[in-house]
Amino acid sequence: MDTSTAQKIASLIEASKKIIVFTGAGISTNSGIMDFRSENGLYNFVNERYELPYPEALFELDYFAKNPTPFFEIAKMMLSQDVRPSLCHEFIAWLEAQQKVSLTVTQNIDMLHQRAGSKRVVECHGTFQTARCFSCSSPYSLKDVEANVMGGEIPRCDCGGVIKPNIVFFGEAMPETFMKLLFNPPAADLILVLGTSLQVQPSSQFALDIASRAPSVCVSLAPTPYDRRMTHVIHEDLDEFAAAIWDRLNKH
Ligand code: CNA
Repeated sequence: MDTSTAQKIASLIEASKKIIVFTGAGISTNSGIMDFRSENGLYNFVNERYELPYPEALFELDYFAKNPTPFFEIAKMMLSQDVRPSLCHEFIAWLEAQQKVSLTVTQNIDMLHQRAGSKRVVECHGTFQTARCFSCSSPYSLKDVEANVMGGEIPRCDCGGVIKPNIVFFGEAMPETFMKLLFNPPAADLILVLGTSLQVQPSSQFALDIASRAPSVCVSLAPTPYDRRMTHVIHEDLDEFAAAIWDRLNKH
């Protein structure tokens, strides 16, 4: 990022009081969690290790019903306490504490925004905090299943069914909190779109709607199909981006 762009983005942040942050898997790669579509991302990793008919099957109900093991292996990776928030997660939490960020909407299921200290977070693809029996629908919490998942076992209900964390699989309904935001987008004076290929709908539509009426900053190593709709597009590492902007904001 050249210094003039960094200065413009820092000035936009300084002038803003209602920043919406929209994040994807790219914000967590520096924490050691693979993203989806990058060369060394989950899709390719899963394809090499499991005989999935196609990588998306990892998050499909029909496949989960037949073989939940690959999903729980990914869950173990996400829930590991060794995984730490990245500098960029911390930057967003800091911006929230400075009354700059009013809401973070994340497609991620790794809970790293919350672990970095962000309070106003909407997880549009669900959460590991709660779970449900895939057979009888009995409710469970992360506490009930964590030991099994971390021990490499499939968590089971008293009825014998597999307990499925409330992660949104393909074809499942999105959380109501997110649907309300999608249909009644919050006021925003800036949107930061961080580490997403913007290819999953309707989540991406949320960011694109806001970007159509407020200044936007999109940071991703790879270009997205919507780069032209953004005010500033930066193809660089998110921690480097966060460090450069944080440094400028601290100097003022
Ligand atoms: P994606 O399609 O893999 O896109 C990730 C984007 O981030 C790409 O454009 C990459 O170029 C970019 N990127 C990767 N690393 C960096 C980095 N260090 N700095 C800057 N940019 C980077 O992932 P999306 O989030 O767009 O796809 C949506 C899916 C992925 C959602 O359903 C997520 O739930 C799901 N997912 C979540 C996690 C997680 O919780 N950490 C991990 C993998 C997949």
